[in-house]
Amino acid sequence: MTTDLRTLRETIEDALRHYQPEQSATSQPLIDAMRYASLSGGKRIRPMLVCATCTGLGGSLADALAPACAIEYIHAYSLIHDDLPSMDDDELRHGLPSTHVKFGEATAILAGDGLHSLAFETLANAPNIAPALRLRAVQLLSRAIGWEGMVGGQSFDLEATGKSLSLSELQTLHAAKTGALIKVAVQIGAVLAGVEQSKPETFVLLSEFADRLGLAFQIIDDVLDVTQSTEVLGKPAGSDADAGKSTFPALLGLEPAQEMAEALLAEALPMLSRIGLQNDELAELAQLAIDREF
Ligand code: GRG
Repeated sequence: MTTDLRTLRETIEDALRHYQPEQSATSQPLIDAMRYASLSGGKRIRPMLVCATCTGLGGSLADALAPACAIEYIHAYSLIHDDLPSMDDDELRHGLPSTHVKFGEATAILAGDGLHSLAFETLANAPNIAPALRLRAVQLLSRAIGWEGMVGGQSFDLEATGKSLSLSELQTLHAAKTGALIKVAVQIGAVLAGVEQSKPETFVLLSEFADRLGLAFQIIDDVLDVTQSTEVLGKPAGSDADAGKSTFPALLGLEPAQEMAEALLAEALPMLSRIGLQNDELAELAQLAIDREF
Protein backbone atom coordinates (compact mmCIF):
# COMPACT_ATOMS: atom_id res chain seq x y z
CA MET A 1 0.00 0.00 0.00
CA THR A 2 1.35 3.45 -0.92
CA THR A 3 2.08 6.06 1.76
CA ASP A 4 -0.84 8.17 0.52
CA LEU A 5 -3.30 5.31 1.02
CA ARG A 6 -1.81 4.48 4.42
CA THR A 7 -2.25 8.10 5.49
CA LEU A 8 -5.80 8.07 4.13
CA ARG A 9 -6.57 4.93 6.14
CA GLU A 10 -5.25 6.56 9.32
CA THR A 11 -7.35 9.67 8.67
CA ILE A 12 -10.39 7.42 8.27
CA GLU A 13 -9.58 5.55 11.51
CA ASP A 14 -9.55 8.90 13.36
CA ALA A 15 -12.85 9.94 11.78
CA LEU A 16 -14.48 6.60 12.62
CA ARG A 17 -13.61 7.21 16.29
CA HIS A 18 -14.70 10.85 16.08
CA TYR A 19 -18.28 10.17 14.94
CA GLN A 20 -18.90 7.42 17.54
CA PRO A 21 -20.30 7.98 20.99
CA GLU A 22 -17.97 7.01 23.84
CA GLN A 23 -20.24 7.18 26.85
CA SER A 24 -23.90 6.53 27.49
CA ALA A 25 -25.69 7.03 30.78
CA THR A 26 -28.18 4.31 29.91
CA SER A 27 -26.54 1.78 27.59
CA GLN A 28 -22.77 1.58 27.98
CA PRO A 29 -22.53 -2.11 26.87
CA LEU A 30 -24.25 -1.10 23.63
CA ILE A 31 -21.74 1.68 22.98
CA ASP A 32 -18.84 -0.61 23.89
CA ALA A 33 -20.11 -3.24 21.45
CA MET A 34 -20.60 -0.68 18.66
CA ARG A 35 -17.05 0.60 19.16
CA TYR A 36 -15.63 -2.94 19.38
CA ALA A 37 -17.29 -3.96 16.12
CA SER A 38 -16.36 -0.88 14.14
CA LEU A 39 -12.96 0.13 15.55
CA SER A 40 -11.12 -3.20 16.01
CA GLY A 41 -9.67 -3.92 12.60
CA GLY A 42 -10.82 -4.15 9.02
CA LYS A 43 -9.21 -3.03 5.80
CA ARG A 44 -11.41 0.10 5.45
CA ILE A 45 -11.72 -0.46 1.71
CA ARG A 46 -15.22 1.03 1.40
CA PRO A 47 -14.52 4.36 3.14
CA MET A 48 -11.25 4.64 1.20
CA LEU A 49 -13.28 4.17 -2.00
CA VAL A 50 -15.56 7.07 -1.03
CA CYS A 51 -12.60 9.36 -0.33
CA ALA A 52 -10.49 8.29 -3.33
CA THR A 53 -13.41 8.75 -5.73
CA CYS A 54 -14.28 12.16 -4.31
CA THR A 55 -10.72 13.51 -4.34
CA GLY A 56 -9.95 11.90 -7.71
CA LEU A 57 -12.81 13.94 -9.14
CA GLY A 58 -11.55 17.14 -7.53
CA GLY A 59 -13.72 17.03 -4.38
CA SER A 60 -12.52 17.65 -0.84
CA LEU A 61 -11.22 14.89 1.45
CA ALA A 62 -12.51 16.72 4.53
CA ASP A 63 -16.03 16.69 3.10
CA ALA A 64 -15.86 13.01 2.20
CA LEU A 65 -14.92 11.75 5.67
CA ALA A 66 -18.33 11.73 7.36
CA PRO A 67 -20.03 9.96 4.42
CA ALA A 68 -17.09 7.53 4.27
CA CYS A 69 -17.60 6.70 7.96
CA ALA A 70 -21.32 6.20 7.33
CA ILE A 71 -20.50 3.49 4.78
CA GLU A 72 -18.06 1.78 7.15
CA TYR A 73 -20.61 1.80 10.01
CA ILE A 74 -23.04 0.04 7.67
CA HIS A 75 -20.33 -2.49 6.80
CA ALA A 76 -19.59 -3.08 10.51
CA TYR A 77 -23.31 -3.60 11.23
CA SER A 78 -23.55 -6.13 8.39
CA LEU A 79 -20.59 -8.11 9.72
CA ILE A 80 -22.02 -8.24 13.26
CA HIS A 81 -25.35 -9.55 11.98
CA ASP A 82 -23.69 -11.89 9.47
CA ASP A 83 -21.70 -13.56 12.29
CA LEU A 84 -24.76 -14.21 14.48
CA PRO A 85 -25.76 -17.81 15.31
CA SER A 86 -28.93 -17.40 13.23
CA MET A 87 -26.87 -16.40 10.18
CA ASP A 88 -23.32 -17.65 9.51
CA ASP A 89 -22.61 -18.49 13.16
CA ASP A 90 -18.97 -17.36 13.07
CA GLU A 91 -17.07 -16.88 16.32
CA LEU A 92 -14.05 -15.01 14.98
CA ARG A 93 -13.78 -11.66 13.19
CA HIS A 94 -10.64 -9.57 12.65
CA GLY A 95 -8.77 -12.15 14.73
CA LEU A 96 -10.98 -11.43 17.75
CA PRO A 97 -14.14 -12.99 19.19
CA SER A 98 -17.18 -11.94 17.13
CA THR A 99 -19.34 -9.26 18.73
CA HIS A 100 -22.01 -11.72 19.92
CA VAL A 101 -19.34 -13.94 21.50
CA LYS A 102 -17.86 -10.98 23.36
CA PHE A 103 -21.04 -9.11 24.33
CA GLY A 104 -23.89 -11.64 24.01
CA GLU A 105 -26.36 -12.04 21.20
CA ALA A 106 -28.93 -9.43 22.21
CA THR A 107 -26.32 -6.69 22.62
CA ALA A 108 -24.70 -7.68 19.31
CA ILE A 109 -28.01 -7.37 17.46
CA LEU A 110 -28.58 -3.97 19.04
CA ALA A 111 -25.02 -2.85 18.27
CA GLY A 112 -25.68 -3.66 14.61
CA ASP A 113 -28.94 -1.70 14.77
CA GLY A 114 -27.13 1.17 16.52
CA LEU A 115 -24.42 1.32 13.84
CA HIS A 116 -27.08 1.29 11.12
CA SER A 117 -28.73 4.34 12.69
CA LEU A 118 -25.40 6.02 13.39
CA ALA A 119 -24.54 5.64 9.69
CA PHE A 120 -27.60 7.56 8.55
CA GLU A 121 -27.20 10.15 11.32
CA THR A 122 -23.56 10.71 10.27
CA LEU A 123 -24.45 10.95 6.60
CA ALA A 124 -27.46 13.23 7.07
CA ASN A 125 -25.39 15.58 9.27
CA ALA A 126 -22.23 15.51 7.13
CA PRO A 127 -20.68 18.99 7.32
CA ASN A 128 -20.04 21.28 4.32
CA ILE A 129 -22.14 19.29 1.89
CA ALA A 130 -25.09 20.86 0.10
CA PRO A 131 -28.40 19.47 1.46
CA ALA A 132 -29.44 18.20 -1.98
CA LEU A 133 -26.23 16.14 -2.24
CA ARG A 134 -26.69 14.77 1.28
CA LEU A 135 -30.23 13.73 0.40
CA ARG A 136 -29.00 12.05 -2.78
CA ALA A 137 -26.36 10.15 -0.79
CA VAL A 138 -29.05 9.00 1.69
CA GLN A 139 -31.24 7.84 -1.22
CA LEU A 140 -28.41 5.88 -2.81
CA LEU A 141 -27.24 4.31 0.46
CA SER A 142 -30.70 3.28 1.68
CA ARG A 143 -31.43 1.63 -1.64
CA ALA A 144 -28.05 -0.12 -1.83
CA ILE A 145 -28.32 -1.76 1.57
CA GLY A 146 -32.01 -2.66 1.53
CA TRP A 147 -34.23 -5.41 0.15
CA GLU A 148 -32.85 -5.20 -3.39
CA GLY A 149 -29.26 -4.64 -2.26
CA MET A 150 -27.19 -5.94 0.66
CA VAL A 151 -30.03 -7.28 2.84
CA GLY A 152 -31.71 -8.85 -0.19
CA GLY A 153 -28.41 -10.49 -1.12
CA GLN A 154 -27.97 -11.83 2.40
CA SER A 155 -31.47 -13.29 2.27
CA PHE A 156 -30.75 -14.89 -1.12
CA ASP A 157 -27.54 -16.31 0.39
CA LEU A 158 -29.43 -17.89 3.30
CA GLU A 159 -32.05 -19.34 0.92
CA ALA A 160 -29.33 -20.69 -1.38
CA THR A 161 -27.27 -22.39 1.34
CA GLY A 162 -27.00 -26.11 0.60
CA LYS A 163 -28.15 -25.65 -3.02
CA SER A 164 -25.95 -25.35 -6.11
CA LEU A 165 -26.24 -22.03 -7.87
CA SER A 166 -25.34 -21.35 -11.49
CA LEU A 167 -22.58 -18.84 -12.24
CA SER A 168 -25.16 -16.25 -13.20
CA GLU A 169 -27.17 -16.80 -9.98
CA LEU A 170 -23.98 -16.50 -7.93
CA GLN A 171 -23.13 -13.23 -9.67
CA THR A 172 -26.64 -11.90 -8.99
CA LEU A 173 -26.35 -12.91 -5.32
CA HIS A 174 -23.03 -11.16 -4.84
CA ALA A 175 -23.91 -8.09 -6.89
CA ALA A 176 -26.48 -7.50 -4.14
CA LYS A 177 -24.79 -8.88 -1.00
CA THR A 178 -21.26 -7.54 -1.50
CA GLY A 179 -21.37 -5.45 -4.66
CA ALA A 180 -24.09 -2.98 -3.76
CA LEU A 181 -22.18 -1.46 -0.82
CA ILE A 182 -18.92 -1.25 -2.78
CA LYS A 183 -20.73 0.35 -5.70
CA VAL A 184 -22.52 2.89 -3.56
CA ALA A 185 -19.23 3.85 -1.87
CA VAL A 186 -17.90 4.90 -5.29
CA GLN A 187 -21.20 6.52 -6.28
CA ILE A 188 -21.39 8.58 -3.09
CA GLY A 189 -17.79 9.74 -3.62
CA ALA A 190 -18.88 10.95 -7.07
CA VAL A 191 -22.05 12.60 -5.74
CA LEU A 192 -19.99 14.53 -3.17
CA ALA A 193 -17.72 15.82 -5.93
CA GLY A 194 -20.85 17.08 -7.73
CA VAL A 195 -20.27 14.78 -10.70
CA GLU A 196 -23.62 12.96 -10.87
CA GLN A 197 -25.21 16.22 -12.04
CA SER A 198 -22.35 17.88 -13.91
CA LYS A 199 -20.92 14.81 -15.70
CA PRO A 200 -23.55 12.05 -15.75
CA GLU A 201 -21.48 9.94 -18.18
CA THR A 202 -18.64 9.88 -15.63
CA PHE A 203 -21.09 8.76 -12.93
CA VAL A 204 -22.29 5.89 -15.15
CA LEU A 205 -18.72 4.86 -16.00
CA LEU A 206 -17.72 4.88 -12.32
CA SER A 207 -20.78 2.77 -11.47
CA GLU A 208 -19.77 0.24 -14.11
CA PHE A 209 -16.21 0.27 -12.77
CA ALA A 210 -17.56 -0.38 -9.27
CA ASP A 211 -19.76 -3.28 -10.44
CA ARG A 212 -16.65 -5.04 -11.72
CA LEU A 213 -14.64 -4.17 -8.62
CA GLY A 214 -17.35 -5.53 -6.29
CA LEU A 215 -17.56 -8.82 -8.13
CA ALA A 216 -13.77 -9.18 -8.33
CA PHE A 217 -13.52 -8.42 -4.58
CA GLN A 218 -16.02 -11.19 -3.77
CA ILE A 219 -14.33 -13.72 -6.06
CA ILE A 220 -11.02 -13.06 -4.28
CA ASP A 221 -12.81 -13.39 -0.93
CA ASP A 222 -13.99 -16.86 -2.00
CA VAL A 223 -10.48 -17.75 -3.23
CA LEU A 224 -8.87 -16.63 0.05
CA ASP A 225 -11.40 -18.67 2.04
CA VAL A 226 -9.87 -21.75 0.36
CA THR A 227 -6.20 -20.77 0.18
CA GLN A 228 -5.52 -18.89 3.43
CA SER A 229 -5.39 -19.93 7.08
CA THR A 230 -7.77 -18.79 9.80
CA GLU A 231 -4.81 -16.97 11.37
CA VAL A 232 -4.14 -14.87 8.28
CA LEU A 233 -7.83 -14.24 7.52
CA GLY A 234 -8.76 -13.35 11.10
CA LYS A 235 -12.00 -15.27 10.48
CA PRO A 236 -12.61 -18.99 10.06
CA ALA A 237 -11.01 -20.34 6.85
CA GLY A 238 -12.97 -22.86 4.79
CA SER A 239 -16.23 -21.54 6.17
CA ASP A 240 -17.95 -21.38 2.77
CA ALA A 241 -17.50 -25.09 2.10
CA ASP A 242 -18.39 -25.95 5.72
CA ALA A 243 -21.61 -23.96 5.39
CA GLY A 244 -22.55 -25.58 2.07
CA LYS A 245 -22.31 -22.34 0.09
CA SER A 246 -21.84 -22.01 -3.66
CA THR A 247 -18.61 -20.18 -4.39
CA PHE A 248 -16.67 -19.07 -7.47
CA PRO A 249 -13.76 -21.50 -6.87
CA ALA A 250 -16.20 -24.39 -6.32
CA LEU A 251 -18.03 -23.57 -9.57
CA LEU A 252 -15.07 -22.63 -11.76
CA GLY A 253 -11.96 -24.05 -10.07
CA LEU A 254 -9.43 -22.04 -8.07
CA GLU A 255 -7.26 -20.73 -10.91
CA PRO A 256 -10.12 -19.83 -13.28
CA ALA A 257 -11.79 -17.97 -10.41
CA GLN A 258 -8.59 -15.99 -9.79
CA GLU A 259 -8.37 -15.32 -13.53
CA MET A 260 -11.97 -14.12 -13.62
CA ALA A 261 -11.18 -11.57 -10.90
CA GLU A 262 -8.11 -10.40 -12.80
CA ALA A 263 -10.11 -10.12 -16.05
CA LEU A 264 -12.74 -8.00 -14.28
CA LEU A 265 -10.01 -5.68 -13.03
CA ALA A 266 -8.46 -5.52 -16.50
CA GLU A 267 -11.85 -4.35 -17.78
CA ALA A 268 -12.39 -1.92 -14.93
CA LEU A 269 -9.08 -0.03 -14.82
CA PRO A 270 -9.28 1.42 -18.36
CA MET A 271 -12.63 2.95 -17.36
CA LEU A 272 -10.75 5.07 -14.83
CA SER A 273 -8.22 6.08 -17.48
CA ARG A 274 -11.11 7.25 -19.66
CA ILE A 275 -12.38 9.44 -16.84
CA GLY A 276 -8.95 10.92 -16.13
CA LEU A 277 -8.94 11.17 -12.34
CA GLN A 278 -6.71 13.66 -10.48
CA ASN A 279 -4.92 10.97 -8.47
CA ASP A 280 -4.22 7.22 -8.69
CA GLU A 281 -5.81 6.23 -5.38
CA LEU A 282 -8.92 4.62 -6.84
CA ALA A 283 -6.88 2.53 -9.27
CA GLU A 284 -4.51 1.52 -6.46
CA LEU A 285 -7.44 0.50 -4.26
CA ALA A 286 -8.92 -1.59 -7.06
CA GLN A 287 -5.59 -3.37 -7.47
CA LEU A 288 -5.35 -3.93 -3.70
CA ALA A 289 -8.83 -5.46 -3.64
CA ILE A 290 -7.46 -8.22 -5.87
CA ASP A 291 -3.84 -8.47 -4.64
CA ARG A 292 -4.56 -9.14 -0.99
CA GLU A 293 -3.90 -11.87 1.55
CA PHE A 294 -6.99 -11.37 3.76
C1 GRG B 1 -26.43 -9.35 7.74
C2 GRG B 1 -27.67 -7.45 6.69
C3 GRG B 1 -26.58 -8.40 6.65
C4 GRG B 1 -25.75 -8.38 5.60
C5 GRG B 1 -24.57 -9.16 5.54
C6 GRG B 1 -21.71 -8.07 3.82
C7 GRG B 1 -22.51 -9.19 4.35
C8 GRG B 1 -23.95 -9.10 4.19
C9 GRG B 1 -21.97 -10.20 5.05
C10 GRG B 1 -20.55 -10.32 5.36
C11 GRG B 1 -20.04 -11.69 5.08
C12 GRG B 1 -19.27 -11.75 3.85
C13 GRG B 1 -18.09 -12.63 3.81
C14 GRG B 1 -19.66 -11.05 2.86
C15 GRG B 1 -18.98 -10.94 1.64
C16 GRG B 1 -18.50 -9.55 1.57
C17 GRG B 1 -17.23 -9.44 2.26
C18 GRG B 1 -16.10 -9.96 1.51
C19 GRG B 1 -17.16 -8.90 3.45
C20 GRG B 1 -15.90 -8.67 4.16
O1 GRG B 1 -15.44 -7.42 3.70
P1 GRG B 1 -13.96 -6.92 4.01
O2 GRG B 1 -13.00 -7.98 3.61
O3 GRG B 1 -14.01 -6.81 5.58
O4 GRG B 1 -13.79 -5.59 3.42
P2 GRG B 1 -12.99 -6.12 6.60
O5 GRG B 1 -12.77 -7.16 7.64
O6 GRG B 1 -11.74 -5.75 5.89
O7 GRG B 1 -13.71 -4.95 7.13
